[in-house]
Amino acid sequence: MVNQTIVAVATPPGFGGVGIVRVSGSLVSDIAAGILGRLPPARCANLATFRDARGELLDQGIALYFPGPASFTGEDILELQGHGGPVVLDLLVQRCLELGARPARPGEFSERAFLNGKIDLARAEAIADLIESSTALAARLAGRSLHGVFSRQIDDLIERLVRMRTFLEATLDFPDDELGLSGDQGISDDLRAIIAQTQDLIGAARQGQVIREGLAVVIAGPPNAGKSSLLNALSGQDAAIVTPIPGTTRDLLKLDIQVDGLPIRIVDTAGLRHSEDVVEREGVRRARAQLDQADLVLWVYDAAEGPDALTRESLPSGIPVTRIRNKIDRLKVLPAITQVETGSEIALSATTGAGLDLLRSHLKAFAGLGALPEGAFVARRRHLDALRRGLGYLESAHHALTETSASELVAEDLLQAQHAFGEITGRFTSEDLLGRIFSTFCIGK
Ligand SMILES: Nc1nc2c(ncn2[C@@H]2O[C@H](COP(=O)(O)OP(=O)(O)OP(=O)(O)O)[C@@H](O)[C@H]2O)c(=O)[nH]1
Ligand SMILES: [Mg+2]
Repeated sequence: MVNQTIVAVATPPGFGGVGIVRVSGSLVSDIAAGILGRLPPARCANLATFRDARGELLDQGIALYFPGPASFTGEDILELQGHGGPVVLDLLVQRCLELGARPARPGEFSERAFLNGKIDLARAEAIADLIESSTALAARLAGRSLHGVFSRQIDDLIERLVRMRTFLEATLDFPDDELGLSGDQGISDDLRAIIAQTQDLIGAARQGQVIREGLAVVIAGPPNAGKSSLLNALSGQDAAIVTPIPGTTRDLLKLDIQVDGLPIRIVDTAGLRHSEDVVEREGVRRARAQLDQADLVLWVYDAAEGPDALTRESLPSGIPVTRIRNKIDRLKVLPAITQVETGSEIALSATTGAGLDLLRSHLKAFAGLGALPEGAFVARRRHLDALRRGLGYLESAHHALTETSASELVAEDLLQAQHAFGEITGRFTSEDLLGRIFSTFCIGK
């Protein structure tokens, strides 16, 4: 079935110098004839008059025609660049609808570009990420993903897996041949190299995801330790109520801050303690629930009192914790970062600000931002999940290879790994997942 022709305003709503209406599909030449009187020459900017059904002037602007398949979507595209007012743009869209187009769904232009093989899925996502970037760093890395930095590495992994599978299939077909797997050091070395490459890629993708989505940092600890003071100090605003009374904070307080371009979603929580007070008990329950969502917990305690056992017991296992030894101004202790059994510990003062720079550098280093490699790119949680799943299959293949030499098992694991990696670029992606991804894009994109 031929795709329906779609139309949408591609510029943001509101008033502006220019507003762009985008049309893609087989009716483009009819629509151009209806509005402009003719199809403009391909890929040339043309001053044109946009007219309604009765031939009355709607607007005057630039008309651009990109014939498929050498267009963004791979279909014929018409771009009408008129004046950026909501009513005039709406009139233009209405005119396109009269001429047979239908309104585009969010992300539908990108979806068509993907379905027509113009861009892979990771690059389509990078377009959305570039548009939605909240920091300059995120925008730069999205640009790299769009350029294919990430996709090329995935394609390379898949290529290597395909080669290895071809080799294995050959040994399955000719078991007596000298390709025999047992003792084949070559294939085991290759597999180890692919595993190492995947691990590197996971590291880079994790960084990319943090830069795109921000680091989730939860401030927790006993009452009165200075948690809210730390939130205020890091955010540079007087956001949380601070008093000498233990149990001041009950609700979760969430703030989006930036540390040198690293977006951080920071949450201040109620001091963890047993309480008879209903409100405080609910606050403590919410604080504990929040800990599970953290990429990093900042566990604050009063330097004069020492880290207490109750707080330590409340910490979820498997989530990194940095201890904050607060209020060092009272003890005349110098700011410092040290290694303790639970991870790092930073001695600082939330009220004087001494040692805050150590915490900021620590947060950046934790996010892997210390030295950003040339090949850095933005990534999404779904990419990381797929990479980790793929790594699991590769490790299982390596196990099968070294322990049992069972080529069928190895080949099957490699195939599964290949599918997992293929989900990232969209080689093996269900329609359902595609629908979910593109529906989060903006209209006109
Ligand atoms: N001297 C000194 N006092 C501090 C420091 N940090 C916090 N305080 C004081 O400690 C008291 C408690 O601070 P908060 O920030 O409210 O502590 P909290 O951990 O949020 O407390 P709850 O919300 O009750 O759990 C206040 O009187 C602060 O002024 C610090 O670095 N040095
Ligand atoms: Mg507080």
